[in-house]
Amino acid sequence: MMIQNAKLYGILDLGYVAEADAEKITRGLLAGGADLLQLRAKGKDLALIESVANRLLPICREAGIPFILNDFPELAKKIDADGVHIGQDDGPLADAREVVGPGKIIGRSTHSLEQARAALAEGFDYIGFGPLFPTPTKLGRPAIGLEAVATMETEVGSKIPAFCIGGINVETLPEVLSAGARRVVIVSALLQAPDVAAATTAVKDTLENAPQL
Ligand code: TZP
Ligand code: MG
Repeated sequence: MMIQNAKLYGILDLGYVAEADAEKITRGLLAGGADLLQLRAKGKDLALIESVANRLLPICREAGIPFILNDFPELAKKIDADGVHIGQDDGPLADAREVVGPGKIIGRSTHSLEQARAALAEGFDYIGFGPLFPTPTKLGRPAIGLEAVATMETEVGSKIPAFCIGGINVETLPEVLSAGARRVVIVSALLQAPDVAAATTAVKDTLENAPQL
């Protein structure tokens, strides 16, 4: 999967998934059509993150899906992840690039149109844009709403993949798409679904059948 064609970005977040279920849930996300897979493990120790990452990486490789590590460029390099995702406070692209090397995917979280423009200018491979709606997955981060989505897609999303994120689920997805979004990240709504693969499939179908605005 080339990230340019990716529409649905799945995150295996250890805040929602027990470590023991990591493979099973990852397989569900991939079976349902997630185009990228990130491991996000806020507050977990590095040894645990490394061991979970080393379990998920071959599953993603076999499925032909890029495996992205949230934070920790050094660890991403060590385990030969396909990329790393960094936030606004995680330093410049150049520092992460120096660690992971030229062939790897590096994404940035952005929380405003200005930050999205800046990430494009800096040379990130993709961005996350949000949270669009309030979300328990990122408590304390104010929602930015749908207002800037169309402009962000025109200015940034036309050049690098831009994934809208935050509070997206099967109910909110239609309005997110109507606002101009082309790609999304969905965390809790997929991880907490009774059938992860089925929930992922439903979302992927909606994304693929959305009229291109
Ligand atoms: N960054 C902005 S919102 C968010 C992150 C990691 C969390 C999205 O999670 P959910 O559960 O899909 O709202
Ligand atoms: Mg970070």
